[in-house]
Amino acid sequence: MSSTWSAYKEKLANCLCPPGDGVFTVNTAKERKSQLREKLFGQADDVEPLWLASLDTLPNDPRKAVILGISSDCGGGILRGANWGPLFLRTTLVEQHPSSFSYDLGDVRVIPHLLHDKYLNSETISRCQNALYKRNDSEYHVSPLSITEDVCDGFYAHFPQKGIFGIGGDHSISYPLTKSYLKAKRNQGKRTAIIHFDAHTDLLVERLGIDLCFGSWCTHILEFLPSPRHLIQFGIRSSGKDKSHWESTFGIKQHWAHEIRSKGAAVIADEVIAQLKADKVDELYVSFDIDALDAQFASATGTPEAGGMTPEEAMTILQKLHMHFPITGADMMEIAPFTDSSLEGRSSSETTLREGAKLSAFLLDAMNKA
Ligand SMILES: [Mn+2]
Repeated sequence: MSSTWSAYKEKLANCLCPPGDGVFTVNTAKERKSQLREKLFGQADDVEPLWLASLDTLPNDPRKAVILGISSDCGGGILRGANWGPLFLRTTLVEQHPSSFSYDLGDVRVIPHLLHDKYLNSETISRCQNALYKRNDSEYHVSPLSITEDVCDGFYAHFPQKGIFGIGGDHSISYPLTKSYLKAKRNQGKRTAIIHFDAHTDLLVERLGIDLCFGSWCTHILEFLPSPRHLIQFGIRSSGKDKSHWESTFGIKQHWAHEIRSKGAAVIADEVIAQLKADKVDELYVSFDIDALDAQFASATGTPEAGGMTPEEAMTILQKLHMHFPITGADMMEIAPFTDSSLEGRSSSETTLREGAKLSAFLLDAMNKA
């Protein structure tokens, strides 16, 4: 781990890039990029020096919520395209919730064919270090999940009072985000819980031999939680096995979409608050897969699912939890703006972004008040 701020800043300058630039491309979505750069830096071109200068302001910035984009969908695999989430969700946030936008660290530099360094041989790592850092013996990682964990570990070491708001990307990215958060909070002596919104359990042990992917990331963070029952899932409905299988196999807690509909979101939230208080939980991390929402609100995602939560149900649960517990970390995952499986036409990608931005704005505000 970097011991000094200047070494850590050097790492950020190498491993990250300006906000919205995480997808390696020149022309695609150029207008969106220009629009975001104008809003953040006041100009559309040559923002790199301005972004580097902005890193110097992080230690003295009073805001606690720090945005980090991870434009990787290599851990997905049904319908990809969540790599565009960080650019599109930011532009929607800046337009629709300008006062909620917070300090922006930038995007992880993503080689789109890589997932985690442990899957690579040393020759490939050297070649990729050469491509990213212009040297083949760098200490920096090359795959998005590895870079994210390293950057977050350093972040929590330097800024224990701040939190990361991660924008994905496919849901595998929540593995390094939550792992780093949970390690940091454990070291601080804080008891935490993961509040996980999703249509799916993400509790496979592995998928086709890959243990860190969108369908398996939850399984591998359980060891970092105070207890597995501190993983609480909301909105589950697309699963080959029933709720009792997941709860008895892993010891986690689930509130399926049909239960939230029949009991009411407020009643479910009260039950969860009672559980968290009994377990003496101090702080919450919220991981939001946009497919937790019904497909009519979230069609621009890799696996849209009918029968899901309404945005109001999700917001009710978040607001009630936030009345009792600080939210000190969060992420918004799986928004894939160029994919749209609905038959209603182009407006639904806008709907997905609008609902994702509304929830993100709430989470950023909550983190800044923590
Ligand atoms: Mn998920």
